Amino acid sequence: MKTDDLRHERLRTWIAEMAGLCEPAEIRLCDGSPAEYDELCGRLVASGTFRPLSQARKPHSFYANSDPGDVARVEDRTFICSKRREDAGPTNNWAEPSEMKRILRGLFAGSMRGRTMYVIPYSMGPIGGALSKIGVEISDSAYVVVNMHIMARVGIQVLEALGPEGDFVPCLHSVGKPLAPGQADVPWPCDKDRKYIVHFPEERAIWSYGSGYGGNALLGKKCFALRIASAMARDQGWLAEHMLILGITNPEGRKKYIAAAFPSACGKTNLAMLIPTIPGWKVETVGDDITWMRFGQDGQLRAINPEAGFFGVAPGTSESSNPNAMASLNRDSIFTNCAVTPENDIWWEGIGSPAPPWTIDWQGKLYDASSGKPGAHPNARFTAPAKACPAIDPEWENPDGVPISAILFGGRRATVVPLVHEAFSWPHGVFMGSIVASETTAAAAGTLGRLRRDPFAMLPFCGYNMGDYFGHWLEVGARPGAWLPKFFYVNWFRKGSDGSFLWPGYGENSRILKWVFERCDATGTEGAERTPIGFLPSRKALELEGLDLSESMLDTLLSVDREAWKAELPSIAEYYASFGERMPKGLSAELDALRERLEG
Ligand code: OXD
Ligand code: MN
Repeated sequence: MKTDDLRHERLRTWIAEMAGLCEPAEIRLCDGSPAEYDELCGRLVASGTFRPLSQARKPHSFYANSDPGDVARVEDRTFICSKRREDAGPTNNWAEPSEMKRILRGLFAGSMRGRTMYVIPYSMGPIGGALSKIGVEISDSAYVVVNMHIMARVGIQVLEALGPEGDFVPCLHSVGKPLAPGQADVPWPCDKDRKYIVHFPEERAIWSYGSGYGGNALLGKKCFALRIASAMARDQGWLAEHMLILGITNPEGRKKYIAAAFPSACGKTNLAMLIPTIPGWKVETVGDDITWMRFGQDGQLRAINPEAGFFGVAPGTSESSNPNAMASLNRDSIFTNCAVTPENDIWWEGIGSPAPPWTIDWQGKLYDASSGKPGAHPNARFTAPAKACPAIDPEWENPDGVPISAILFGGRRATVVPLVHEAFSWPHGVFMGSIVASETTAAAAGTLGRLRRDPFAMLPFCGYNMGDYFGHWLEVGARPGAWLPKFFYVNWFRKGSDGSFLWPGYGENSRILKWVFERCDATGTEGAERTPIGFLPSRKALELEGLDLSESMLDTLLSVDREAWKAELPSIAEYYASFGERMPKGLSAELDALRERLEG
């Protein structure tokens, strides 16, 4: 089908207008078929972007190296262009929308010369589902098209669901590297010094220029499913969150679903695919990064994973840390910025075996373990289909979502925050989400290991004023008749005085999930002890058998360091003050109440 034949007038007009602006050599409407995927992978191999991996080791899989100047999300180049600056709030970069459009039009003008303009209709969530939404990405990158094939539901069925008048989010993307006639392409085209990742929340539109990498370019993910969707969710009474969803079944066969928010590269994929170490328990995966949820007519909070694939951080993923992820990426996957072995298989730090001799690093050079330079970039990624995950939940594509019993928050905290604590109420849970802080990782460009507030793990992803976002969370939970899930705050990353992690993590986190599961059924304080910061597990309620933890380690993990919490209060108050009048009174009251409990 040609774009001129599209029945949807607004879509047809937008495509024609963008083609007029970007001046591509040709326009191609993507049908989402396996044949299209294979043809484009072939083109990417021919252009030097992709290298096929060994058919024996990673069938039907490819590997790409990005430009070293285009390796992660770029938060300092990400903008929320609401009409009024205060609607973007103090945590977002803002520019006046018409001024930003002027800049962008200048950059996009002729940006696709010599290239194909791909039109990618996609659905976030099962096609036609009540909680799903449609986007159309225009991109001049075949790499983006094939990644979108894995990460979203792409193609003609989406256009059918859209019909002649349906709503869609227009997403314009260019790598910003036009080709003159006869000019040879580079393997990873980008305009690395002039990136713009721009969102217009009122118009519900995305313009992304200059980067071909991950969340900067696969616009269904962070740009639509979080930044634009969070603004839609505020207006429509639902929640678009940076959360995984897992199903957990106890030895009696009872199942609950848990959503969990962690900042980037804090192990959401590992938790979503966890294999419990405690006998008789089972965890299944609904999603590893994004959750859309709303209360149904019956008062039940129901959630979908709007994505169809995993765009996971590769380093550290291994048969021991995450066998389910390793099985998901065994075939039909794309690898970016990993190292490659002489057998044409991928390799990364923490994959579980040393790099074989003659491994080539992510920059195409011979890898030398003694050089101190990593073989894979720390933000190297795999793009793998969710349906290939052996632990995928049978309900993962239920268009009505799965019922959520608990919401977890977490981050990397070497100190202060105990292994797990439970909120007293919904507003207290919202307070917990609002004070999430974590040591920074390689998922975004910038300094590593610095402690920063990352409320609800949404700091880089909230498409409007974060103060209003807190207010929205309070309001959603005040809905009459809502059956409210419980909130928990976990910290797998607590360190001892010698700087080593106290808690083994990974599969052992099932011990904490078990306590969470049981607390969801509790009507009072069973299995819990009331402390100033919330309920902590009583020792006997936590399954600790088989763990090699000393009493003093357990003390650090499972007690409240009142002085450290008191010392944290001024920084929370200062953080809240940064939102001025947009800070909901309900959360300031929670902060006061915490102060009183700590002093009492
Ligand atoms: C991601 C991120 O890619 O959060 O999921 O950075
Ligand atoms: Mn993420």
